[in-house]
Amino acid sequence: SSGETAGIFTPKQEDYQKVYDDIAKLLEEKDDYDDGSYGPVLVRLAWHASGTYDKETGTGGSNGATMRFAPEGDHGANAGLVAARDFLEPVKQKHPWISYSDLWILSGVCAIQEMQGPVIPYRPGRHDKDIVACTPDGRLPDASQGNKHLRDIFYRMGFNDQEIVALSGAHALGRCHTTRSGYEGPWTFSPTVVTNEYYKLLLNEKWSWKKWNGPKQLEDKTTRSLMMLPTDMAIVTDKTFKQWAEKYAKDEELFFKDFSNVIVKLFELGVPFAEGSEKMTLKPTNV
Ligand code: CCH
Repeated sequence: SSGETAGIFTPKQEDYQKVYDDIAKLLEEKDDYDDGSYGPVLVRLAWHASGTYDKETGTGGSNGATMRFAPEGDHGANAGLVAARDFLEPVKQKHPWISYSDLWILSGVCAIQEMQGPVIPYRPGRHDKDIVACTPDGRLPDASQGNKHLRDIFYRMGFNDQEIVALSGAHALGRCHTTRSGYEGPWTFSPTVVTNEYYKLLLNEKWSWKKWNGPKQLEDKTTRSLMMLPTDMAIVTDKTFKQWAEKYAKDEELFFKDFSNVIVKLFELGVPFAEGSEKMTLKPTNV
């Protein structure tokens, strides 16, 4: 089975599948969290680990898991992600050979697939780094801003406009917490299932500013139970972004294909994979 040569453990696909299965099992067991799943917060952990990447300097990205350390873990954008890291700790204890960096990304892949999303090909090979590799604050997007800010942040990682819109569809999942970001509420009525509902709601609902003491956010006029951030609104007020939002609202299959491609790119930013390393497809639980 697993390759063991002179005490050096060389994990194979079947070993990653075991880790995947353990994360999936925990997701199923721990259903008393938020809307019934840790899935969304695991996706957010994997995204925030990756989204610090700067293509000019090659710093940041998922290779390092530096969010384990206080400077980066305490960045405002990362508030609440300790819930995801703690959720994964028993998995790390059971499979100590996997790096935190690879584990966090594997958990994002697992969460997306288990929440009925597209297949996300996975490639391991990340190594945990020391505290000195922590990225400076301010690399992740600020929800109070608009289209220029989105381009500044995502172009820095090497993404284009289409990719920005495809990535934003992740907000079909999960919710905002006043205790974390200050914002409140979910984007969709099915926050634990991957869908193209984010685009449909953005385009088809009427949105107005929520009247409250919190930060500026929008609410849907029909039920007033859903939310959009100012940055979400930029996806339909910017002409170029909007064209992609319209395509994804109409065609969930296209969204799934583009979302899978762009999230693989996100998860691999700045990772020096070994020569000849290959992506693997890990098997979802219920198919
Ligand atoms: Fe996001 N996101 N995100 N987001 N995000 C929040 C929650 C989630 C922004 C701001 C916020 C992406 C892009 C952006 C998820 C995935 C992605 C929250 C609420 C804010 C604020 C945090 C809280 O209070 O708990 C901004 C700004 C951008 C700009 O583009 C991208 C890209 C992804 C993934 C591909 C997920 C999932 C959540 C839900 C987390 C949860 O705990 O439910």
